[in-house]
Amino acid sequence: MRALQRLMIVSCAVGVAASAAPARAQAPSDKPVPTQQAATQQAFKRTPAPADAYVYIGWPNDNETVHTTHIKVWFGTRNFGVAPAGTTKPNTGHHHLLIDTPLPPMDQPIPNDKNHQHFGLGQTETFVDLPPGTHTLQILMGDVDHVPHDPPLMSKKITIHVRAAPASAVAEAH
Ligand SMILES: [Cu+2]
Repeated sequence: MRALQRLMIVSCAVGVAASAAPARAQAPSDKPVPTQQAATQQAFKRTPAPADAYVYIGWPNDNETVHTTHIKVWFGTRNFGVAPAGTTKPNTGHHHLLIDTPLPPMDQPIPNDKNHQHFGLGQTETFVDLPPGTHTLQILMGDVDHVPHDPPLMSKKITIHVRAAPASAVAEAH
């Protein structure tokens, strides 16, 4: 009698566990997964750019050594207009300064962080603060949605060498 009771309790517990398990397993995989896939696989429509459009960094020069950690950077375009983010005018876009980072995916909005700076008001110059050392800078244009054009408009990737301010400048400050 006791053995039968134990058997019933065990089978009952197994039954509960068996019916609960599929419910737990199905819940997360039912809807969130397809949504996630759609988000990562969605390719944004890219805005065409003319073949002769050109983007460049005017300063610093490639391989320049700068004696300050507060560095002015200016950039520009040829055969292509600069417009604030949100503007859907043909053959325009806004600059993005990529600092110490490779190019991002070309069919997605350019990330917005300290390595990917947006100039969504149409600015063509800025100051960046970089620690002493070697750094890379590159400009990548983005369209109304911050997505690179097709073909993408990017400057040459330049390398700069940042040195701390000269000792004389520090001495003068004391
Ligand atoms: Cu942008």
